[in-house]
Amino acid sequence: MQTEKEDEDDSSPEEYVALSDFTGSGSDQLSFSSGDRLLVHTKPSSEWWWAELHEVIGYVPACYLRKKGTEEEEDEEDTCPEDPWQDEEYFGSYGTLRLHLEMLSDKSRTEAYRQVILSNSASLRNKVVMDLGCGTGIISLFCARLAQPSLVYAVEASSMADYTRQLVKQNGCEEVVTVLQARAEEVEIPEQVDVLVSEWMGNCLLFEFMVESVLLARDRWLREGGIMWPSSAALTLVPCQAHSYYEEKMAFWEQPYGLDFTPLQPLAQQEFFTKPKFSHLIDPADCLSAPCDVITLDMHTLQVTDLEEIKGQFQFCMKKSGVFHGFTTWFTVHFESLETGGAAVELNTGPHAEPTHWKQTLFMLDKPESVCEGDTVSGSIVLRRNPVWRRHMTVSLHWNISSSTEATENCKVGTKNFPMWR
Ligand code: 6LC
Repeated sequence: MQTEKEDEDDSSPEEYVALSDFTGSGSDQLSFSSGDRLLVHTKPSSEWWWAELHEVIGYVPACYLRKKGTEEEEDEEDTCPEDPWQDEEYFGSYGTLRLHLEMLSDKSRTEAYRQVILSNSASLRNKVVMDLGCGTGIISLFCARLAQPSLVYAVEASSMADYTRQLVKQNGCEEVVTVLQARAEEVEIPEQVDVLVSEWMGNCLLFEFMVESVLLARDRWLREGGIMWPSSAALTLVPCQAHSYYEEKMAFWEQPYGLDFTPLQPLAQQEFFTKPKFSHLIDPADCLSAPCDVITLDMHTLQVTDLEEIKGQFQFCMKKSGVFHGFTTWFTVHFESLETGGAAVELNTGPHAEPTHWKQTLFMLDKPESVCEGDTVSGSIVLRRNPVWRRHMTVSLHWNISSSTEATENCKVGTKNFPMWR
């Protein structure tokens, strides 16, 4: 293995082609345009490579590049996928019950949608609704049972739609709910709708990018002045401790059975801390400061092109001393009322609300940092959509810890990019 590595380090730069435009941030990242040919000198990590363009050298995100090579190589799955949306796998998984059971069993989630419909039942009367990605049809059935819309178009691309049709019939809602098995992007209906409702949120809010389908359907099928449910979404971030996860995956190697296994720690870091940890339930006591909304999306104005790169900033003041192991994120969505002055409904997936099936997402730093009460952690977050694999993204976090007591020269900075999953 060692020889292979050395060979790699000694080899001459490799030529890559940019798959899409990229604007570098900071002085050490290169900017390039789609089709540019870059020379990759080294690959310090799987996400960021050291490359050259027009005699300028800097870091480039690996996922934006495709190896320049033979046609066969260019056709390789990894560089040029046949289906960048992986729809067969995606809709295949929604054709089975496992995910639907998980979603329906999530009381906070399902009750939030029920509450929205119940509290707007008067205004929903005679309205036309589209339920996008209706799954088993629960939201459409709530509409039909709890309000009197004139029609609900329940759109579902997976084969679950066959069963959804049966469920609609079984529950006596076939006069109101029309199930259409189609991708939202291709569905045809005879009219525009007053309300577009969907449960599209993924881990870290955007993962899966089902939101794109919602926006495309909005632009085609929502009438002028129609309502989006959810109407807005926010991604929340907090610097946190994660002692038990750190112990379990990293400190473990310090002394298993009285032996020193620390040479495995770089591997552990690579294996366990490179990608974010989904399904993390953060104890509110592990939040080192008050959380902060870093990204907010208005579902009426958000554009598909905005999704390529979404940036947010933060400044946290540590409310206690502890170990800064990483950042935790979660999201909240709001459903505006159809009535002027009516109360909005909220679905909050954070640690202070009832746990949902999304739980929270943990981003571990490579090295924990001790922080003191009063220190500030400021920085930025970027959600960068994968230009090839359209359901994936990389979350980049950049932070700066400044001590409230020590000299400012002591401030520590860090950057880390977390692929989810490509
Ligand atoms: C919801 C996912 C459901 O929406 C699931 O049943 C899936 O098949 C459907 N779906 C997703 N995208 C589309 C689309 N473009 N057209 C029609 N149906 C779609 C839960 N997923 C998350 N909240 N993450």
